[in-house]
Amino acid sequence: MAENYKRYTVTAALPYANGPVHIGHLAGVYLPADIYVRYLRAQNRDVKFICGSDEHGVPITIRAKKEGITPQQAVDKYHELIKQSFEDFNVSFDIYDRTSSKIHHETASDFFLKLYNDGKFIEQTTQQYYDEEAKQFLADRYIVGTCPKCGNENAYGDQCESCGSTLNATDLINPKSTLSGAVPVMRETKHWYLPLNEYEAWLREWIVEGHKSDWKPNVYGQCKSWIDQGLQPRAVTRDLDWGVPVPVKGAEGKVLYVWFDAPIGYISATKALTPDWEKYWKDKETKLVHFIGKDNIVFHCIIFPAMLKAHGDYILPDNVPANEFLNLEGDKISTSRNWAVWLHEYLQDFPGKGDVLRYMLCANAPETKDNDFTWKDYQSRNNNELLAILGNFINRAVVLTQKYYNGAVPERGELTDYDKEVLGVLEGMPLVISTYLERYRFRDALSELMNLARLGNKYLADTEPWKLIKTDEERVKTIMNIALQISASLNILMEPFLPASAQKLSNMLNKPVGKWAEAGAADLLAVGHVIGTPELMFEKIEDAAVEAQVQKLLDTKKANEAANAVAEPAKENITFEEFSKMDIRIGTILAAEKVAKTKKLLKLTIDTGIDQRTVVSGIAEFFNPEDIIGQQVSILVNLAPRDIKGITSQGMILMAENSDGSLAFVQPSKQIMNGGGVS
Ligand code: B3M
Ligand code: ZN
Repeated sequence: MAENYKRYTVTAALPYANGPVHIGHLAGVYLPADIYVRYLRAQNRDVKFICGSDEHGVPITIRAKKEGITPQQAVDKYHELIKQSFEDFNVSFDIYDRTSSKIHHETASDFFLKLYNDGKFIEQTTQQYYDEEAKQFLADRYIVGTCPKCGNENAYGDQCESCGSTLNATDLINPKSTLSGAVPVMRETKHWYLPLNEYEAWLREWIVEGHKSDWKPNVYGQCKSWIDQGLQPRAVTRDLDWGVPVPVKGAEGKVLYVWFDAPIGYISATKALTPDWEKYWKDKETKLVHFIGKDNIVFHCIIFPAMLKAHGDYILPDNVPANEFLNLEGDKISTSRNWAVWLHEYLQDFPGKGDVLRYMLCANAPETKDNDFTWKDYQSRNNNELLAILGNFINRAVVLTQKYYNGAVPERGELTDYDKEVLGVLEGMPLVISTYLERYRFRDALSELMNLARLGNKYLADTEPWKLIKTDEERVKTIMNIALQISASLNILMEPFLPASAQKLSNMLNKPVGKWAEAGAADLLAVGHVIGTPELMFEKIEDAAVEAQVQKLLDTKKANEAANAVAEPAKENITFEEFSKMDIRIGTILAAEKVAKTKKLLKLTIDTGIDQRTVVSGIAEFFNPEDIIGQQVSILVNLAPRDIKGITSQGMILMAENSDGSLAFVQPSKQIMNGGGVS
């Protein structure tokens, strides 16, 4: 497919170096970006794939504080972790840089200065929220409150993650400091603002008029609604001690707003990558594409373009194919609730199965609406699609070729109508897939790839070479030749989606993965070419493996519930006299057995020091009778006897209850004589 662009700059959102990467990030940003870039490379296009860690801003300082380390230590730790997990997942960045680098500080600083010197900012002294306990201004995530637009009670000072609105801290209702919990006071401070209102008309023309048809409806819709609501000046500096210092006089103690410096990080990273960087940012024949999640749309479609426009030297993004969100087992992915599948943990739990996750996340990508990731779906996508369709077809083609021809590609004879039809579909497939890819429709592209594998499978199932070999050896040669040609095309077409599997297939076919233009041809593998040895591309994923992952999530849920559990309010007051009527003693369990035909009851024999007596207690779900013999417990000995299931229960054992309903004995912290009083 011909395009008018000479080269491509593809960026993927710079992840905050405040935690590891999870499947939501991958499905929303990094996987589609990587597929797109790998495809462009297969098309021999000149492309630079840019990413790096976003190491500034409040998300970093909050994380560092939580872990009791410095911001620098925090970013060092997470930068390495993130970088490594991307590498292990075969995300093929040309550079994975970081915004704490010298080159970035200089680039961001120069960018600010140019705008400052050109008079593009307005300087304003305003009242901002200040935390008197923490002695600090409260910007961005240091302040939470109720979103004036949607009512979400945990909106941040710069953005509401619930409705996606960008906010100013002063917009929040009931603001609260996240540092101390204190209600902030107002204090005067000076900042620099980019007057977005002055760019409104231009943005309207560029996006609303210019990109109505080629930007995704969700992206276009968000942009249009912001522009329609009217744009306000936006502060691009902050009172913080972590970030790029504001490079002008009178700005001591101030840094650039993280959303001002981070997108410039794309430019700095390109500079770090190549001395030719200007071509990739300033030449109109370069196509700039930003892959991001939907919560980043305003920054990439409104604020950064306004910055680039104000600067004047730079090209603007041609497209910003943002995805919606991926949920996990029906619940919103959340770092703070640990409700996520973390990439580095996945790669540890499922070694060598990066492609399975790539497949699952692409097939199920939240391209047009939020989607749900479930482990059951993951298992069935692997077993019923990757293994049963793609793996099975390749395996048959390669194994039969080895068996019948010692691996040498056989010659085609005369073609039947069916053969011609199959070769026709094969020939058309690269264009079908690339048309989808060029439009950022990765799910559809992948589904067409699988259709080609399905076609191959069906072709072999219909022609049954394994039966025919006994009666018509010549015909089998044609069939196997065609199956091998399909395999060779699949190898090229699958590489963007499943790079590790493509490498395996390339070994099996004994041929390097070719370029996109070669795919679809009927003679990719020459007659007589000797293929390699078969290996399994995919293996079955057993129930136990996914059940363990589900269990991990259930454990997380339990831990969260326990952490969030709140104690019941206190009962009405009683007098000391009322309390002292209760005769509570320490006793020892001498015998314990289940009460027949009940689930919950244990019959206990207790030495109370006064006597040995029987108590029926509803604790059978939490204790094995044999485990509790000999334990000391607290027993209310003057509770009137009661008949329970035909047994007379004399007293009551005191139990403590946990948030999940589980029970524990109330026991003395050291051995106490039986009959010792509790008061
Ligand atoms: N670090 C936000 C995020 O991870 C941010 C992206 C920056 S892209 C320039 O959601
Ligand atoms: Zn909101």
